[in-house]
Amino acid sequence: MGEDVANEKDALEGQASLFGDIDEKGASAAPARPATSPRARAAELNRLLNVYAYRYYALDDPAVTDAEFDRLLRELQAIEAVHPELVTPDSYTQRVGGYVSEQFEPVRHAQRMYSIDDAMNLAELDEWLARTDEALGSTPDHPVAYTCELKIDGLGVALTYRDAQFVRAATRGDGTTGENVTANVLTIKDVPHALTADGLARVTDGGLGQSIEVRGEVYMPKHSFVRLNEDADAAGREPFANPRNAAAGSLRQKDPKITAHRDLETFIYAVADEAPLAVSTQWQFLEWLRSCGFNVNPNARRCTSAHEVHDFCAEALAHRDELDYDIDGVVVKVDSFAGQEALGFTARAPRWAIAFKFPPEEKRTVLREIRIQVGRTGVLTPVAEFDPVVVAGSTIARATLHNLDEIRRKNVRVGDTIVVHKAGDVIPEVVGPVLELRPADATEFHMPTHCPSCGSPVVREEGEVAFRCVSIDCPAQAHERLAHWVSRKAMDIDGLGDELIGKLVAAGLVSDVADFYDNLTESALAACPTGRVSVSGDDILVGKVIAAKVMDQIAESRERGLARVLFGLGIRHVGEQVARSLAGEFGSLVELMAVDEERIAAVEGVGPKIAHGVREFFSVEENLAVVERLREAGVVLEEEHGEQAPQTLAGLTFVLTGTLERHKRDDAKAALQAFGAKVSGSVSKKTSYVIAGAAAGSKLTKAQQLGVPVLDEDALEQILATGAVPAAGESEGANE
Ligand code: 3B9
Repeated sequence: MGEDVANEKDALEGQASLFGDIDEKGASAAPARPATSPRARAAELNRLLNVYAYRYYALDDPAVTDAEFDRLLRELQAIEAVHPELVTPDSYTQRVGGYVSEQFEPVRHAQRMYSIDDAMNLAELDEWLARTDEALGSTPDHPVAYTCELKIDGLGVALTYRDAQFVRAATRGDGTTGENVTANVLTIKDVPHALTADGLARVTDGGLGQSIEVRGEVYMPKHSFVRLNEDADAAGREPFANPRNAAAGSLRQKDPKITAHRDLETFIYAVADEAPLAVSTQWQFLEWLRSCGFNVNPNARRCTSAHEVHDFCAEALAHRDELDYDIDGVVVKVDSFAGQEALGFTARAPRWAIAFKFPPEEKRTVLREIRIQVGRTGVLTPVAEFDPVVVAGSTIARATLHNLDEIRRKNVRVGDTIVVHKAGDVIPEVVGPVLELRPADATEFHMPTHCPSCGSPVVREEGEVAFRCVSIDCPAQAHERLAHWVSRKAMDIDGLGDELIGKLVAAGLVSDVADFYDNLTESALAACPTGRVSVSGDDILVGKVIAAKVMDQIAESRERGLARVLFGLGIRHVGEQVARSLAGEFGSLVELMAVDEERIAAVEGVGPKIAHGVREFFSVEENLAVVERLREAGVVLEEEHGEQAPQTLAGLTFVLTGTLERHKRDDAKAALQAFGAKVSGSVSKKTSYVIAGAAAGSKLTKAQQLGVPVLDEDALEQILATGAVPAAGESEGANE
């Protein structure tokens, strides 16, 4: 593992050498390990697998990489193959895997929720294909057909419909017993509450009076995961490590209202009972699921040779990054139900399906330092600094470790060789240390007792994971607050980069956000050193031209309105969305400051915790002084309602995808919203129009599959100019 992947063909074939001979040589092929009896090693492997499975399924906090877990499982399988007497009923190899938590009411699955056996490389896949062809009597004239589907890295769920009505949702749990998550699944928009008449027409007994259980995967789209974490970050909440954890955390909320605000989606791929269906193949079956109203992954293919199956796997791997959801492999299923029935099931998995697992996009590197970052609320965040490595197409050299508890859980030390990857293909994450390679001098991390920026003592509040610098006069906090104020989603002041803010703070020109408006002058800004030095050794200054531009931008930012001000102030728990809700509800800062906590908590999507954060912010004298100075400097502290555009696009939902040449995505979004349109991140049957720029990927494909009209950038321009969608043909490329 860890080699650079030149192209997908190499990646697929490269795997053979990485995993290929583990099955034959079993335990002996594993790296240096003290010689023990097979019995002792099997017991040890069972112990480890149980601990790791608990961490993965119950705590959503894996202790080892998936690859390492698979390696241990395979080692155990190999030992048991040679020593069948060691196969006990409670061996991990006999389990379906998973874990049941006690937070939700348990649900016993009527039909076991099966796993799928894994193929770790092409050789294993070919072996399975050959064996299956043979068992089903494949001939060149009548080759066995396989349906290839993507393996979504989500959470397995079972959805039960009685009299065609949705009645229950359960998690996979340990395969036998899961958790009742009906209330939460009811909030997932793409789960139909009733099966369509279209679908029922193809159930031979009409489907009434009998219950039907479908199975599939709940996942969080990558873009929603990134946004959720941005909001969490802005509001001072803990971010999720990856989309799968975010989906698990959202699905396991005690309060379905919270789940409702999370973007969860589903892909359905199976039915658990021998339903009397008028279909006889997996391929037709997927079509039937679609006709019932389920979201079915469009990227499936019916193949009739090993060659075609290979091609599908290679394409899936090559386009992995373009999908808006994580996949960890391809599931290959015997297409005909008769073939499936002939092969049947083992205790844990169908014999008629195999999961071709992709190599994890993980790299090894060395952890050089754990640096402390002081956030704008004073939270001390440890950040891992490691030797740069290329993962999923870009170089990463640092990743947040979130907090001390996380470092202890992950058990990483400075000097360790660590495994890193990108959560949701975007956010760098330290997976864990490679313990075999831990140097003797690896050092354990300790939180500093004093703030590395201002030297004040650090405190950890009762019941909190975070350590904080509570000084009101900490330059690092000031810097972060200023950077947040000027950021794109707050006051959007161009030209004030992180570096320049640092210089302004160091030069004593600004220390709070009001200073931008009442303290900073064009001449002082022009004379501020940039920190760079000319060839002749002189400090390079900001200069008149840039200073004038920045001052213009600052002046302009006065008109951004209350929502952006509220977000920009960095009030605890107030993210972009909450700031908009508060601004919309109260209209002015004066009004917001006048109402009590309960009134704030009553606002849709707000609640007591956020309300408390707001009240707390406005009870600090320094904050009130800053707000007062902003008002005096002419910063608009009201939300404009006067010049609202006519709501000509109300009721329409748009999805923007691909690269727009002439519009910033966020500007286009805001402009559409100003006409009353909804702008969503994912395409569904409810999408009215998809606006596709250059290099649009899966969303465009999905729109085409669902028959959602696709518009180009010219059409967007017309919409923004006229407030109306041009009729088909009016704009070139529309409705293709
Ligand atoms: C009872 C994709 C995944 C997956 C199966 C999958 C995980 C599991 C499975 C589902 N991605 N597909 N498919 N794309 N992550 C194959 C295990 N199938 C079942 O659960 C299942 C259960 C059945 C059949 C299938 O019983 C029947 C027996 C005969 C006829 C009808 C039903």
